[in-house]
Amino acid sequence: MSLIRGRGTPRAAAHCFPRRHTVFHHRCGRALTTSFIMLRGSPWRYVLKLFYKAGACSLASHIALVESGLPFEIEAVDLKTKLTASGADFTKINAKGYVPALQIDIGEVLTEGPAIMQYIADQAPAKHLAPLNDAMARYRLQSWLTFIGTELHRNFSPFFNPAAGSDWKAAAMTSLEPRLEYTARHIDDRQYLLGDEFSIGDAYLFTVLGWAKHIDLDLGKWPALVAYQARVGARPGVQAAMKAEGLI
Ligand SMILES: N[C@@H](CCC(=O)N[C@@H](CS)C(=O)NCC(=O)O)C(=O)O
Repeated sequence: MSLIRGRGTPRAAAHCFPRRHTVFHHRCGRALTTSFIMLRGSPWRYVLKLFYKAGACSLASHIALVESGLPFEIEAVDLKTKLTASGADFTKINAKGYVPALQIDIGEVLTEGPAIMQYIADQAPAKHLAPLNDAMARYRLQSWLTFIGTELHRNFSPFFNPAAGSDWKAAAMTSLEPRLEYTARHIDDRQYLLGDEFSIGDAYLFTVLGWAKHIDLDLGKWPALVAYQARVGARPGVQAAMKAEGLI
């Protein structure tokens, strides 16, 4: 983990913990095993670190990080061996064994894409990646994040699961089509899911729509979705995240 000067996380600010840690010094780029004391109100905090797999749902969190302008690091995970690129046992970082996982602080790893993306958005309020908490628009965003996660993402999953049989895939496709139709109708007269402004909901929807090309699903049936994909995909932040994952 890297340390940077900046606003401490609530957890870091609440603890004084003289401990021995391996940290990555962001200026000299060397890994250092060191002891340090993080004092209440310390100006130092850790750089966020996203554990990801190229092109998987973690791409949405990656896009959110780039769009947020926050400093962050990424580390790839091999989901078969459960090893990270630096050789760490990923199940010790996230016991669930799947991506995305966002390391926020020592002992604080946030999991579940929608929670991670909302955390990122709330750390960079000036970027308007999510409406303010308790605004009606925030609940609309959460409604979309849940819809994308449980109605779209989940129905794409069997196509990437070697254990999934043809019945499961057929049932998933039968569910996907009306849900994509609903999404296309919603997006037809809008730039983005919530209107004129890009949000983390778009990072997630863009990521999930990107999987259609890997399965037998022609998005050409929904021109509004194709146009939306092109619009979101042209954003510099989206391009940067995709480039970093080797997708373009
Ligand atoms: N509920 C989780 C689902 C995450 C998920 O489906 N991750 C997939 C990649 S898109 C994964 O890591 N699969 C590997 C596995 O389950 O072992 C979330 O929304 O973050």
